[in-house]
Amino acid sequence: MDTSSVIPATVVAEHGSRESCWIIVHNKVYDITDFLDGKSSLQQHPGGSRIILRYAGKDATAAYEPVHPPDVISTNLPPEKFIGIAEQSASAVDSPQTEEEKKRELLLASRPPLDEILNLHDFEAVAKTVLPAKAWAYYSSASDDEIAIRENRAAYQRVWFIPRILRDVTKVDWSTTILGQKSSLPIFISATALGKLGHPDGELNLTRAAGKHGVIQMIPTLASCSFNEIVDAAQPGQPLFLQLYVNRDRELTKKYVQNAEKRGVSGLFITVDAPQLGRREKDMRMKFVDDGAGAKVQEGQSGVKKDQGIARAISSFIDPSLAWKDIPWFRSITKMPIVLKGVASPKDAILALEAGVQGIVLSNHGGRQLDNARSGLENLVDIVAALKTRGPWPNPNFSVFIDGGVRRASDVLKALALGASAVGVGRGFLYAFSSYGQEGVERAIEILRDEFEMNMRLLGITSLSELTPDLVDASRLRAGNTPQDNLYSQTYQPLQLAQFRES
Ligand code: 173
Repeated sequence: MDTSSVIPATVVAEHGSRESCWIIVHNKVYDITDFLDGKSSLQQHPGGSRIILRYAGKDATAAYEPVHPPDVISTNLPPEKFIGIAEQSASAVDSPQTEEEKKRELLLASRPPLDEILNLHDFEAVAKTVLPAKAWAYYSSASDDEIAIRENRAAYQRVWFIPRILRDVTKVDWSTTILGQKSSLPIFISATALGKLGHPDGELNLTRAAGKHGVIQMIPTLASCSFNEIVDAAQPGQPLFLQLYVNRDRELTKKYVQNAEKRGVSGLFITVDAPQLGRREKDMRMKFVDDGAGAKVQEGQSGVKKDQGIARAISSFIDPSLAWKDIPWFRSITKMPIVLKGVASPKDAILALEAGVQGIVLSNHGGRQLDNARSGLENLVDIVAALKTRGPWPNPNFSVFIDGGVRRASDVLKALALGASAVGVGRGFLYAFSSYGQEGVERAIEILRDEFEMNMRLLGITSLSELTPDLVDASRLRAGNTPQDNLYSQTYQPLQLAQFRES
């Protein structure tokens, strides 16, 4: 194929069916007919053919971009499927804004200025308003009745501080090391997928802000940016972790892991709580809304169910057969420290210790997997008690991390006092860049830093090593939530979130 061929849009449009399906992505025309149903040796599209057929004969860039790293086509399609360069028609160049895009632009212009963002909840409120409905549905959704996501937050409010006094807190230091890597905060950025749904720079917002402020980012397997793009955006020596979804094809997993190690990643977080994706109904309902991309070709003929939602549609490669017996294999393919992400039971914590991995993340996947799975914070108490029966504590060779529901430095301090080594924040940073890009992430880090300083002073400690269980009362962690006192709360009105400007 002559790579310089220029293909008019009218010609692309002639290939708008299952029998001959061309699409345009980033001004390049591809023939993906064989990819639709795995007709040839090509791997089938993980999201099914229906979604692709919506864009048959058309430009699919806007829909493709957030859910595929840029190198996906070039690594999956044989070169002869590249047909040529799409002719820039006038209509493609100044394609009119949709109503949603116009509304979004106005909302972005009237966002609260960043210095009025006072806490991580503010980012969430702004993101909820400015994000396209699909992105908000995907990010904010949790599984089934969304009990676990709420409980993650609520659990922190059931742990109380017992501060110490008169201990000279002039100088306070909240820096630490995580898996041997320096971190300016006892927080790492947890992996969250599909960053470009929230912001055109996707995960790079996190990488750049993290590099500038000495924070460690965990790169998601299902990032919108490619792994190499993210690593390239990091500063020399900037520590990065990698979150791993294990592919059914273990050779692919091995290549992916070994490439990460070669590129300097310093911790491998294997997700173990997602053999199947949870049902996130907010996300699933979005699939019923026509995105205006045009006629649906041969609707309903693919094997893909209508009700999948974004995440389920792209998760079919994840291997549900993953088991404890596979852990030695991971240890054999990498020297990176291995951490199992998504542990809940003390029994599994002990198995992980015995399997020789370097740590666990107590997590219910931000409430997105098994609903009513207990919060990491509640599990932390039991798991630390169990680990104490199996050797030295704290164990320098086995770290216990936690994530889910963290919005304040005070949450982190509670988890650390109860035995966690560091805490993952996922949605908090995701909402920060979705609403304000890299600057939002930097502001989030700055807010957390201020909160650490104040809370540590008020707690009477000057370094994280002084955080001991006697500084917190976790006895009510098991007691359920305090009932709301309605009359009292009428006097003490709800707090306000950052306000949008009049537009
Ligand atoms: O929580 C998620 O949405 C998630 O982990 C995921 C898994 C597979 C595909 C996309 C996201």
